[in-house]
Amino acid sequence: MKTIFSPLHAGHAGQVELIAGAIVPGFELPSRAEYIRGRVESERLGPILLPAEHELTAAKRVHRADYIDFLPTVWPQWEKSGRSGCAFGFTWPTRGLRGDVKPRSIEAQLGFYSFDAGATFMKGTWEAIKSSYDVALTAAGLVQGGERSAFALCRPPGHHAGAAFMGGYCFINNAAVAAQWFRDQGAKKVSILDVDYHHGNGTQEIFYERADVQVINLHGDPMTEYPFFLGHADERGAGEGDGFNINYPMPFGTAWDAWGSALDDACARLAAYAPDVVVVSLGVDTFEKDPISKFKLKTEDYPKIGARIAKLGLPTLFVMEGGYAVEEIGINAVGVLTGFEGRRDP
Ligand code: SS9
Ligand code: ZN
Repeated sequence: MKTIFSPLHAGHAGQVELIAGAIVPGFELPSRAEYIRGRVESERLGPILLPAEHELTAAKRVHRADYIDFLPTVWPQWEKSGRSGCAFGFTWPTRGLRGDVKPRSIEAQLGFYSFDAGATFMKGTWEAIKSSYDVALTAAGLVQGGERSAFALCRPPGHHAGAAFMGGYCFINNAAVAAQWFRDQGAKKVSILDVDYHHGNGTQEIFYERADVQVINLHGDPMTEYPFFLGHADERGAGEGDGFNINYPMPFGTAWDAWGSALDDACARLAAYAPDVVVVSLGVDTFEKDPISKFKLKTEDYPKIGARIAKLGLPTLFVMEGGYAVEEIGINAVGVLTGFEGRRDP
């Protein structure tokens, strides 16, 4: 399968985050994408191609236009205001505050357009976000053009980004953009299968009231895991979308036995929906050695994920999401892809 990759991701570097009372370097590092790219090469998965540039029209089909228009202005506004370091919000319009008025201060606007302090901007961030979006759409184009599958090696990731908010390292929801783009190209139904360790709250929000995009998530139980405020089993969609959102929250310590059963169940539900195309939000932070996650999947499990998805027999776009054990992230992500291709020894 072909991989789409852009070197522009690397300009998004030097994030910091606040964890357990300490400011530390962010886990969402440029080296993540480089490890994956390296493994795509060493495993000879297929050619690695640059993305084509796309207008932002497809982004505005799933995100609010004012949110998308805001993103390229963040860093210039931040610099103009005399600030340096990383740009992110730290005040949010939560219950009891006005979420309908956008203040003028850049700091406040960052809060207005986010749900946490986990999506940080620096000089090259917008270019990286845009390149990640271009990567997703270019790879989607390959699948639309008849390829059985394609790998969008996106960085930054996307699944926590909602219609009008960033968070959790995510800005534009690449998987949601691709799913909507397939619809706009004529696909009647699209399924998004999110296997990242964290619940894809943004993706769920975007499609929650729709029956034309099925959203399935396997993830750490939000009672104890980020993003905490979405991802429960009783969230089944609303209105026309009732029944088309499916969540599999699982406890800390979940290993292949239980996780693989959830995947089997998810794939049965997906097959019953009978979409024209599948978008996989491919996170590998389910790995036992992931530094910020609590599942126990092993390297040998990742090809099994790919093989199970391949059994659906549907055109499949893989969109890279999370995964933070940098040494192993390439092996595990590419393990899913070689497993999908049915290679015996990935
Ligand atoms: C809370 C840490 C939250 C966000 C993780 C986002 C993963 C994206 N102190 N970290 S796949
Ligand atoms: Zn994650």
